[in-house]
Amino acid sequence: MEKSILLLFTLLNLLFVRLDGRSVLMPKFLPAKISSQHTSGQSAELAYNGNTDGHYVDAAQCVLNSGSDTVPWWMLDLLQSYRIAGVNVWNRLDSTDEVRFTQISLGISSDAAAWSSFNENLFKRCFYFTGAPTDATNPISLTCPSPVVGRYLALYKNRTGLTASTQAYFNFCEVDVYVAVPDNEVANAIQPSYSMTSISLIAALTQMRSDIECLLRCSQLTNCLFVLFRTATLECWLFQSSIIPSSFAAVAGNADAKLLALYNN
Ligand SMILES: [Ca+2]
Repeated sequence: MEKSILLLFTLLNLLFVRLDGRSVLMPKFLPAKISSQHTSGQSAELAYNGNTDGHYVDAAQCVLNSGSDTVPWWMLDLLQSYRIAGVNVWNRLDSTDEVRFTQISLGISSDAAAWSSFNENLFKRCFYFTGAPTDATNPISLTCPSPVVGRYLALYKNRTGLTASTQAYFNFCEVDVYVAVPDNEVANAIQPSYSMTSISLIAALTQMRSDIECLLRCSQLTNCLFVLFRTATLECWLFQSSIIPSSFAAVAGNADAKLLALYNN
């Protein structure tokens, strides 16, 4: 059983980075879309795969549109609503193509119609970037003046006044999304009467809406590194080590259980 638990850790781990206890980085590999693709097989997910390499030509870890979109856009579905604090964009660094990232809006929406068919009017714009980025300014921070609640996030380009032909293109290599979590949420959710005695168990939470929310709670605790989430019962257990108590071994083996790791960089 212990080996199977370790295998689960390996297969299901998600990369998180702690910021300051109130903002956390969303996990990668969420659904993404782009207005068009410069080459086939170059999916929108390349801008949300955890690879920040800015050399498009060599590494192909960036998105690039066809160059013919009236409003080039890229969208991300966070799968549920969060208080979105902002994003960091890892720009393209080869050639001089980093200057294409200008007149870019960060928009947030709760409207599923916005995801089905991009419409900038369905997004609340919380930041408009008009700089002339260089390699030295990477990554580019687009921070909302205050967090905006939404499930869908979009970056879209205003081509008005950008007369250079190369400005028809829209490219960047990675987006990091930060969400704000109120400080008091974890404390309110912990059940002090929980009977587990193992020192590796930090808290047992209930009524989590998803494994992502379970991980977000973990990210707020300095000693939390692993969670066990059950999709059937929406229970979320937080642990400070990879040594899961034997009493949880059977739970970890259930089909509805997800064992996820949170790394503190
Ligand atoms: Ca990437």
